[in-house]
Amino acid sequence: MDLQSLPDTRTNYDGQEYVDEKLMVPPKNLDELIAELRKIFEYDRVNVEYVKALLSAYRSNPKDWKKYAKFDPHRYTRNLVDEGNGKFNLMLLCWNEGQGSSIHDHADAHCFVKVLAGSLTETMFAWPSTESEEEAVLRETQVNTYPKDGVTYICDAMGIHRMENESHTDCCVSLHLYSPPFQSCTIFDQNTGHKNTAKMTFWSKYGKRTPFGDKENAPENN
Ligand code: CSS
Ligand code: FE2
Repeated sequence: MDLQSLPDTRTNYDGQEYVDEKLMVPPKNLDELIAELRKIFEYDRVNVEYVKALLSAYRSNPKDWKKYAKFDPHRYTRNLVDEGNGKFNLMLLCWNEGQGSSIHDHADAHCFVKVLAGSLTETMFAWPSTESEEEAVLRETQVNTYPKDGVTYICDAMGIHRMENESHTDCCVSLHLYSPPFQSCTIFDQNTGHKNTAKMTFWSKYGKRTPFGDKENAPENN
């Protein structure tokens, strides 16, 4: 799949109704948002700006998504909402106060994030140098905090990042779209740059807790 920002001058290819974000119709609820995302990702070319605009235009309503919002006291959870006809995975991530991810890449996929409740802080880092095998602290490039209804996007060309709910008083819920879907990513040690592979697992699927013993529910969640 070829995701990119397309120039406005392109007129003759499939899916052109999803190019100009100024023509986007705001989705009234999560079901409408998912229906629209499924249509957009049917095409081989997808405009990143259009998807960001669509996610921004949806106003978070807990009634739409509370059945997917399942928290764990020990770490953030990943809860599958939709498999996007095989083109993307859409999931709710639930972050208790102070919970955060490892520093990770996105396995050559495109990653869209929309905050549904609370706020989420993203710290971006440059890729560790591949030239030397020596240990080196990862170089931080920027820090951004996204409030409720905020949207961001990252892919491997932009660097790697950590996401965390820095609040001591409020939990955070965020909606993540990964295209194409992926099951593992690379995680990085901030102080040395050392890499490891992490398997990504679901805490629940379609609102139902993933059963214990299911290999999808292994503990080495990123
Ligand atoms: N990559 C993390 C969330 S930050 S984009 C995950 O999906 O578990
Ligand atoms: Fe990420």
